[in-house]
Amino acid sequence: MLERISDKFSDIFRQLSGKATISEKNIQDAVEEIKVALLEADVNLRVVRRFVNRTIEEAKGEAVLKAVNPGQQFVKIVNDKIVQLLGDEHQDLELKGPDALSSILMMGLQGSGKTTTSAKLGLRLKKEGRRVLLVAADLVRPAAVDQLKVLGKQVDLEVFSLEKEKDPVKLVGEAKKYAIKSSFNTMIVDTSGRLHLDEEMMKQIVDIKRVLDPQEQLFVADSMTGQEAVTIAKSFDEQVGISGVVLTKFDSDTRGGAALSLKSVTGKPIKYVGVGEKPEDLDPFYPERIASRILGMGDVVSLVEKAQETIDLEEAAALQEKMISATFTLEDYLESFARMRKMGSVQSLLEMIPGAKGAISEDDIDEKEMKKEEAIILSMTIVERRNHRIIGPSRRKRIAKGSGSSVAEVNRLIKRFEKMRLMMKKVSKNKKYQAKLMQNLGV
Ligand SMILES: Nc1nc2c(ncn2[C@@H]2O[C@H](COP(=O)(O)OP(=O)(O)OP(=O)(O)O)[C@@H](O)[C@H]2O)c(=O)[nH]1
Ligand SMILES: [Mg+2]
Repeated sequence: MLERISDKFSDIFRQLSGKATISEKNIQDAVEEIKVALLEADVNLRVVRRFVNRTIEEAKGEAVLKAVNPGQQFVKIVNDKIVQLLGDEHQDLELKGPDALSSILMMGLQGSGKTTTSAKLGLRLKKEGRRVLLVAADLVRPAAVDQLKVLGKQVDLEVFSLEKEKDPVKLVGEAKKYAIKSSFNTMIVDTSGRLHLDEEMMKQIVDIKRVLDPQEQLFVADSMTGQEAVTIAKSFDEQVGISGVVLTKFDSDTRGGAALSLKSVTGKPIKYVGVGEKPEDLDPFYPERIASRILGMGDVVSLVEKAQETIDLEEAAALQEKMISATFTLEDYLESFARMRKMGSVQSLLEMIPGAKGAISEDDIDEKEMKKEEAIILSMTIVERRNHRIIGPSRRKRIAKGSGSSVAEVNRLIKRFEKMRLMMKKVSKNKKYQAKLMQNLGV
């Protein structure tokens, strides 16, 4: 499964990862090879084009990390783009709570795996504690009802069927009544497939949907069909609406094209993959894991992630230097706001400012206040930001006006900034504190 595309990618990356430097030409060449690999894997052409453009753009614009080589950074970019293609995060079924009846409508072409997946999904949900009723609404293929009954027995779930009923819409209505009466909270409705899209079938599915009013409308697609699966998913979505996709036969020799295109083309997430014929062979779909399988470069990706964290630390250490040497300006102060936001809390920055923990409390710097201070500094000229001493009364008036604040607020900011600098200077003489600080920063 996914072996060919995975082999191709490792070849491309092997060529790149040994390089100490990487040129635009290297990137272009690698991207060109990736393009061929994706097309060979039967990924949708438009999806490939978009993928390629974005990858080039990002590879050129990426900040250079010192700790890893450029080839490795490139792998990370490609990895992130593939994860994005696959849908970023795993998406679960969205069912109602256990006290109400939820239903799942299974649909797709003939032989895609609807009946098998119904049983697999039933087993999964049963293990999660739901009371599941399987509904045999494929009244077209003669043995379909029996097939679901056999599967139902295997996973120990009740199967609803009506021998005399020929109309699946009526059958679904009856099944719903039965489910409520017998306090099931989940119905999985297996429907009939056709060889190709046809109007009558669509109309029937729409009718079933109307009666069922399902929480999930899962499109079951055979991953071996590649691009065709994507096209069909799209028309099912347009005509009936789908809430998610189950990609079956992922255990077979699939080229991966459908998996890589479906989310991009339909906007609908792949929720599960079928990985075998047994009832247990249904896995939730995790974009990151699949990307990792395609690229086969999980360790490189985590290495680059670590390096990215280090870069943040380096920036922080540089700021620290400035604080200690008392060359800290309003310009740096302004920059620190952005960093503070990135780090997620005021507290984390306070912890880095020598002595600030006691001198400035968290309440002193709330988000609103930060915005105000930011606006004030932004109204200053660069010269003023670099040397706050030149900011006399008339400049203060101008700054107040420019930032929509009062002169008193400008005064307060400058006063606080001076206090901060003073404190930094004091601490800078304290060697013991410095050592501890550097240790905290991992420098
Ligand atoms: N290897 C593998 N086989 C699968 C998977 N899912 C389904 N199958 C097989 O695919 C065949 C067709 O599956 P069904 O569940 O009958 O497909 P269906 O969509 O209900 O077919 P119709 O009702 O005829 O439209 C069966 O032989 C299944 O065992 C899977 O994830 N992996
Ligand atoms: Mg079937």
